[in-house]
Amino acid sequence: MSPPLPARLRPLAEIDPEIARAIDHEVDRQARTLELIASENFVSEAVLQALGSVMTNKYAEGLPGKRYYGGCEFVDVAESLAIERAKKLFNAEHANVQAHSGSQANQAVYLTVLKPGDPLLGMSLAHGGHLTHGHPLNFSGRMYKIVSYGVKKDTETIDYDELERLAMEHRPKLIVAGASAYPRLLDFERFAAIAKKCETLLMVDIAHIAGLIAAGLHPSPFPHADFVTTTTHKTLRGPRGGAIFSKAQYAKDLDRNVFPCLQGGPLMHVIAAKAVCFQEALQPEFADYQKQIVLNAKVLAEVLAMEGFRIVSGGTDTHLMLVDVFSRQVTGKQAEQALERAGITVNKNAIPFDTNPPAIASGIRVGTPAVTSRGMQEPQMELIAHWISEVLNNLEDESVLKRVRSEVEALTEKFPLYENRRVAVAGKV
Ligand code: DSN
Repeated sequence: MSPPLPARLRPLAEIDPEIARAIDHEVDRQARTLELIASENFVSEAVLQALGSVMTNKYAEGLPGKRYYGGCEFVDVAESLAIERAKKLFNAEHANVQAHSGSQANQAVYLTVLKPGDPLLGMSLAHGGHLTHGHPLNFSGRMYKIVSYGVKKDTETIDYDELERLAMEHRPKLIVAGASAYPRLLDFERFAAIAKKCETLLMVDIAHIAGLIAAGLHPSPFPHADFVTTTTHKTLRGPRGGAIFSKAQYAKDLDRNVFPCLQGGPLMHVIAAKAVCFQEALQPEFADYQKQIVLNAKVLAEVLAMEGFRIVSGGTDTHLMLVDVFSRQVTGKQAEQALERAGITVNKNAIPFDTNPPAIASGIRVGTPAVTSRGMQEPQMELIAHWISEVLNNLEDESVLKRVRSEVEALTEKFPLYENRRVAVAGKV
């Protein structure tokens, strides 16, 4: 009989059955539910393989060719490829792919151009912006003097005239464009003209729309912005992480503000997976995928509107929409919970000029990147819109929620996900 394998070679299920079981359940949950959270997606097996690689073992502080550790030959290959592919994808002058997250990408830019107390003009979270664009509870709101812009009450689209007025009055050191819950195209030319008029810098956070920009479906900020930040895991469909781009003149300063100022060792397995993601995004089929995301969102929004739900700003140009469920006497919280029971995952979301507190909210944010990754198209969007409507009209009726859940599961079986990773699971973790 051969001797037992040492612990470091034994499979996860033997070493840590509790974690193995939680992962099995998560594979199953992702497969059997409809993922409509606008910021989520399903990565490829290739991305997962790079993420689960031995590159996680390597310290590589510094940049390719200029490291503080030996043995970096192959992680240098990975990071150089990630940088070159990222620059090619967006036609950017400089890329840093080490940011651990979107938040840290934004921090690195702020550290590059702002001093504590400097004025920053960003979109209010309540109107669709992001925490790191100046929310009082976030580092951005605590470190800098925040001025916020938002949307117009009638159109629910960005009030560029007011933005310009605020910029001229407060003379921010940085204007931040970009949003987490804004369904319309952003006018980067206008942002840049305002930044130029008040002689300030422009940063665009494209975390949500990076995939659309890469595919040419949303105007690019790259000709206009001094800095562009993104996450890699939303429409871009890569590993969880961030990336930062800048005009060449800021490259050195920016890199120094990522390391050694903000971060220590880069996550080389994640950077390898980012390289894979950028390579996938450079393929022609990625543009087809992004087109389908946008088409799916349009159909979903149209059918929800036909079902009587008010869509914030009247529709969508992107991968997401905000549905004003409170116009039908349902809160965002109630909607999120009932839909989850029916196998449909969304998040409650404030709508502009919301009369409910953020933890209750009047809206839900609905996005199509993840269901589109499964291959779903317009007919499935129509079905999903009808199910959402049924659930929201029958919040307390368990029999309706149960029936919708079984219909959802039947649909998901036709669009398999990570089948090779699925094992039979039963009961609770
Ligand atoms: N939390 C992300 C989102 O859901 O949009 C933004 O960072």
